[in-house]
Formats: sequence, structure tokens, C-alpha cells
Amino acid sequence: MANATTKLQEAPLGPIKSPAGAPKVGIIMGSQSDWATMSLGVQLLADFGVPFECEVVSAHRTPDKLFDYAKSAKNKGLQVIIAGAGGAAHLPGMCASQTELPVLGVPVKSSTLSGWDSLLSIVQMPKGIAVGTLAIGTAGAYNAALLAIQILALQDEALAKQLAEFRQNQTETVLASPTPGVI
Ligand code: RP5
Repeated sequence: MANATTKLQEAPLGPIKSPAGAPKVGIIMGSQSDWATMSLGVQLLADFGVPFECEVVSAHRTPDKLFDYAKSAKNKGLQVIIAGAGGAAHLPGMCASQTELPVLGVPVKSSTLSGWDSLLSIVQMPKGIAVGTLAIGTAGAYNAALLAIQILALQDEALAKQLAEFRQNQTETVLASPTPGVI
């Protein structure tokens, strides 16, 4: 089971295999270069046994693919979409414009502006189309997955139980190490 007290570090992993079953969460990202960040959340979904699908979809470079993806997502059975992008990060907002599914946006930390550009591009949605914006970088990717799990857990008792155990475990881990520097 994943432990949220573990330090989050970007990890350029290879692909992460989805648990068996029809995908419930769709994860898209603007570039291969986003994977080191986004993989943290994808790994959490895998650890919770949540089936997912994951691919590179760019608002700028593959706009038609983005529209196809977003328009077909609900009928395919997805329940939540996580969209991560950096820089002029239009991906989550444009995705949300084409689907009624909840879209969680992850601002990927950019090399030029440290992710401020990504954050502001994603968070400042005009009223009428909603994107749930997470923190910049790995914490955002991780928490987007956690929020997706929380959404799914509303209709899934087994997942809700796992989530409660995860949170209890996290609390106990922190309480067990109250002295800074002594783990
Ligand atoms: C965005 O541009 C991507 O989401 C990525 O964060 C950023 C840079 O992409 P690359 O130039 O590394 O492909 O669309």
C-alpha cells in the first residue's frame, strides 16, 4: 500500500501496468516529458487496484486527438480524467470543455518558470467549465490520483475501506515519528 508520508521524487519510470478491469480513470499528459511527474499518481492508482488508461495527448500538438479523447471518455466508461501539462497548459481546460466528467488538472513544473505558468494556465478557468486544479509537480500528481480514488470511493465500498486504511496508516506513521530527524 502506498504511504503518503514517503518523500515524493520524480521518477522517470517505464510504463506502469494497469490493474485488470475496465479503465475508470483516464490520465493524459501533454508530453513524454511529463511522465516523470505524472507517474507518481499513476503508481498510486495501481497500488489501490484502480484500473486506468494512460497516454500522451497534447492540446497544442495533437488537438484532434484531444477532442476525440475527451468526447469519447464518458461512453468508454471512464469516471474521472486527470490531465497534466506544463507551460501554456491548456490541456485540462480544453479537455473539460469536451466532457462532463470531472477533470483534475496537474500543473507540471516547467524549467523556465518553475510551474507558475502551468499553475496559472490551469487554475484560472473562467466560470462555466470547471477544472479541479492540484498543486504544482509531484504532490499535485499524487493528490490528483488520491482525489480520483476519493471520487470513485463514493460508489465503491471496497475502495472506501482501502482509502480509510491508507489514511489511518498515514496518521499512525506520522505519530510514530514525533522527533524531527529521528525516523
Ligand atoms: C506541454 O509542454 C507539456 O505538457 C510539457 O509539460 C511541456 C513541454 O513539452 P516538451 O517540449 O518537453 O515536449 O505541452
